[in-house]
Amino acid sequence: MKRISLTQYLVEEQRQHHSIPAELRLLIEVVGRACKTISHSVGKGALGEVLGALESENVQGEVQKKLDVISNEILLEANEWGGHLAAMASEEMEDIHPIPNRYPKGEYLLVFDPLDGSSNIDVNVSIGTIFSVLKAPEGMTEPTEKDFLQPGAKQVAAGYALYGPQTLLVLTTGNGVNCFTLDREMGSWVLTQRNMQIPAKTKEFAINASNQRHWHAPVQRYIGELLAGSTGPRGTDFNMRWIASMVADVHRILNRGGVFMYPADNKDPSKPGRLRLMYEANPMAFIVEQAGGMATDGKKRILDIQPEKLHQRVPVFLGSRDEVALVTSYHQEAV
Ligand code: AFP
Repeated sequence: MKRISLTQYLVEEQRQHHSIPAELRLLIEVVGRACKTISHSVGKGALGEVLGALESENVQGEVQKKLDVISNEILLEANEWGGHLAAMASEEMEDIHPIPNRYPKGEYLLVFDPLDGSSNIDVNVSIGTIFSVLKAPEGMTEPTEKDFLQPGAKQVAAGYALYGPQTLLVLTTGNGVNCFTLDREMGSWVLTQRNMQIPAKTKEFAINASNQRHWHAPVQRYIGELLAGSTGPRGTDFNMRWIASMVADVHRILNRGGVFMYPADNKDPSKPGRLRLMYEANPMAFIVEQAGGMATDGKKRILDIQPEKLHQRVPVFLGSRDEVALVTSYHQEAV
């Protein structure tokens, strides 16, 4: 494949699909640059005093890792002066972050999980950054949380960076999913996978099986059949993977298929699962659907959910279409 940069790809997309106006192209390039900086910090590990936890907790009541805060700061500082955004929101901040008055405001809203997979940072397992781009509502003057509460189907772009053996940027603007590899010598994102497609069928599933006793009946039934393998109704054996970094699990699924699940369970009935709708489920659902996969909350398409709160959680079933359709049908039968 002819090697082209992220910038050239975005310019060509604009020419071909008119789907990436200059402001959105600038936004994506700025986020890409910020992810390069995060990758550099992550890569320092113990040499950069970036490991370990802080005394503070985030809005989720979770202990913040140093790199959570560093990554959040990098994304805020990179994006606030460019004039392409009206406001930002992050897993690491309770409230939205309007663009300071000293800078011009643009027509986009950026939502992100600056470092997903924090429990893997100190043990050198792949982690990532997840981001989602929405348009600010027409006529919006002072941005509020309400302006962010748009269904995932309204996203104009979504992507993730994966900080692993390679540093990758996976992106969709609504015309398929493409992957860029960071050329560390040149400091540029290079297109390395075009139009990624998730196989409809798979023999691999991803779930935190330690929660098994808390699962609702449809998940018990579905996973029970996978575990029964060739001795059960599926008539074939399945494999399991769980990295506990959603970005890494989703990237594996984009490359070789699979079904990723973080269901609601009885462990904490007040929480409908662990994952957050605005900056984990929605961007990943957009990417998965653009790659021919499927993403539901067990009952309905994730991208159709009308958000009520910025940090709301949602059950997630995403990946290979046939498997997501099956586990979703078990939920619908159970109603
Ligand atoms: P952290 O960022 O707190 O590590 O959470 C990561 C995550 O949100 C998602 O990336 C994983 O798929 C999921 O949580 C792992 O959850 P468990 O630790 O319960 O398996």
